[in-house]
Amino acid sequence: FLSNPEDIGVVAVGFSGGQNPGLLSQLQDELNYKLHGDSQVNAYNDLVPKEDPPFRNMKNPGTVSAVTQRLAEQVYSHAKEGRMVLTLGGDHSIAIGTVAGTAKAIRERLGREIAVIWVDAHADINTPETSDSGNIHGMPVAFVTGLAKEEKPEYFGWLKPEHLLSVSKLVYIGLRDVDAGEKRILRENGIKAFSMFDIDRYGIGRVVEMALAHIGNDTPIHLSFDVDALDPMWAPSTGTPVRGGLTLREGDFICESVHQTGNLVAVDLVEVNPSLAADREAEAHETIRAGCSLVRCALGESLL
Ligand code: Z70
Ligand code: MN
Ligand code: MN
Ligand code: MN
Repeated sequence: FLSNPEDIGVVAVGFSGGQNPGLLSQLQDELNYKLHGDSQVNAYNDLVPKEDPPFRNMKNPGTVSAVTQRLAEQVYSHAKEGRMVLTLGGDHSIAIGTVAGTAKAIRERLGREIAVIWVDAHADINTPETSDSGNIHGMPVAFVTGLAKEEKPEYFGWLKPEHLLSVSKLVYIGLRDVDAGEKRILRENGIKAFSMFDIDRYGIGRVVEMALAHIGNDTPIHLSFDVDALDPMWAPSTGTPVRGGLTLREGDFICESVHQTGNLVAVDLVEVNPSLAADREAEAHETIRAGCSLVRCALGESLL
């Protein structure tokens, strides 16, 4: 294993209402993992600027930049020590920090470039200029690949070459809601992507095989899993549900397969947004249950 399989660095980002400790206690108490880092949710309130006007069309750019910069340092220090890093979010903009942290640590520790498997209904590769919404959760891949660049340190200028991921080491699974500008970016950069069409056509087994073949043997893998990749039937409590998604079993299979490579160095599980409204409690519960299943599969707990 490229990371110590019993040691997990945990970072919980802005998760609402104490939901994720359920997963953390499963890992610690039932499964005997040694958890490092915060059992507390990081609010990062001290980093939120008083005023945060849009910049290059981005919403809350100063806040997201500062939070992801701190997160990159947290993830970096776990990965540098050889721990598998598990980050629970939070919206997918946090992957700017997690990928940056892993990329830098693995460069220093193993002298290797990481690969990222991005499992999502969305490509999250808008640049500030191609984005219609201005939401940074639609842009993290553009920033960590250097396709979006900004000099100002308070607006992601802290991203340096050692934090970046090459587009040839990126592969998507589960796409079904991709903006026109994003399709052009994927095409122009020759980025490997398996949409739901490919999964219907080839089956999840061959898609994962092709995805892993693309990034190559013994490449350290960062798995960034947006729970909205799953069909809303399995994960209804998320910001942007898109019908026609992965079954829970297909999601679990992706995680199990990545575990089996022995090359997993980091996992993000993001966009789990349990609504606290009483009439949505059941949906929140189902979504958290799906999230726990994905993480346990990524740790190899479901394999014989
Ligand atoms: C659209 C945008 C999106 C969720 C990212 C949507 C992006 N492409 N949605 N994560 N949940 O605004 O850029
Ligand atoms: Mn996403
Ligand atoms: Mn998404
Ligand atoms: Mn195992």
